[in-house]
Amino acid sequence: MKEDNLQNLEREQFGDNFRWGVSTAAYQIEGAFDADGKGLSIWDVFTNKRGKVKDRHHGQIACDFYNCFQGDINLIKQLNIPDFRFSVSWSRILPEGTGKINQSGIDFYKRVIDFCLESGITPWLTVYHWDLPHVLEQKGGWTNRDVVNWFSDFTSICAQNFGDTVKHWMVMNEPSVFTGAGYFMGIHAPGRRGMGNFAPAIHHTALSIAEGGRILRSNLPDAEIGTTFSCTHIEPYSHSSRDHAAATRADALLNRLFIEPVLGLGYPVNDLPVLRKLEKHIKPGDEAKLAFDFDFIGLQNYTREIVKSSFFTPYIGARLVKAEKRKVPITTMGWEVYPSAIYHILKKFDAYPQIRKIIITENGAAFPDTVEEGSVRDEKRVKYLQDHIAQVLKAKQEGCKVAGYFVWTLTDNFEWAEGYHPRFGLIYVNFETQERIVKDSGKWFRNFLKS
Ligand code: GCO
Repeated sequence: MKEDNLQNLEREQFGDNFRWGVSTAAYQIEGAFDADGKGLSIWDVFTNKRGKVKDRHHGQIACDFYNCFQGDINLIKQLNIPDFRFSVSWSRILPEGTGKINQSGIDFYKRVIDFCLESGITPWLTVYHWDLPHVLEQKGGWTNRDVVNWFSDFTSICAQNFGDTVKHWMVMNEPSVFTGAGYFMGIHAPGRRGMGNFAPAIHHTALSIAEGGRILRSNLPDAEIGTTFSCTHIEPYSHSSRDHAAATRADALLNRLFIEPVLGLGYPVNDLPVLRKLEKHIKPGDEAKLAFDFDFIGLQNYTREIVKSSFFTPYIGARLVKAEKRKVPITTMGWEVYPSAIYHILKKFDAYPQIRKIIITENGAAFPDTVEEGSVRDEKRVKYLQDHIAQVLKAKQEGCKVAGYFVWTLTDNFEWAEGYHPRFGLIYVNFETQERIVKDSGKWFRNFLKS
């Protein structure tokens, strides 16, 4: 996209029906980890262990959204952001994971939803954004096939309690990240490692995504139902056939593992043979159960990865060549700033005829923001957003079925294993005082949405 196009970037170019929003997740913002009958989640327990999260940061208070939600929703309104994506905490609603409902938990989300609606903001609800109740983890968590039933019950409760007011739903957030980081690498909650945990977690998660879709559709026939996936644009390190093959395997693992079964295509076993290890967890009839015809697919993109063949990396035989080593511009997360990644990802998934509609449910960047004279001049984030939105427009103008774009995220928040160090927000948070300062990126987005 040419520079002059970028300067002319206007909301109108996307059409009236294009959705604009901002995304959050319960554990990253709510705090109030044990308030009003809430049970512990795997993140409450994981953050309490030594050496897991940088500087032993935790989400016990986070952005205190539990108590400050009205102020934060007012800020969404001030920024002219029409749609707000957030998730519900399973252990706030079902402290024991199953069974008895904690009415205060339900009431909290009803207050949030009602306040959005009163403010003219459309709520978009994610049922599961990584915070499994700890009691269920003690029974094996996502490795135990019973989780499909536990998750189904939780999804039904959400549909029954919030379905009259929430019309846009997402079953899960980024299954490959929470299973990969939480059940294979052990760097996210619950901190399990190895193929013996990863393989069953993959299959039970994939079954739960489709089952969650079916439950929402049968309870809420008029709602728009989707689910979200992390996607990284992948390129081979060299022209060699080994690097190409490694890139194909990485793509199957990072981008296709969960989407293709949902689309009725099964797991990408041919391109990633280690997925044969799932077989012993697959029961007769499961293959059909993995598919569900979602109204939209949420894609979340932040960067691209360069992939090299690596004989020594078990199962996948591929490794990422870090952006830092490649001497390219990076964010606080060490991720390359590479705006056309989002365009390539859109084109890639637009080519699947089974996908009806795509929404970018997350895109954004962490940079080392500082407050100077009451302002946060985050011009790198402004540019990041402009460049990525311009790439979304380019794909849309070429006929891609992309229908919305959500920024990650509203306020700086708890960034999982990285704690509070990476700041992703359009709004700066002073975590000592809970003061909020709208960053220049927030002001830019506000003006863009007004245009
Ligand atoms: C994810 C989650 C978010 C993250 C964000 C930045 O995509 O990993 O949805 O919770 O905070 O992506 O890493």
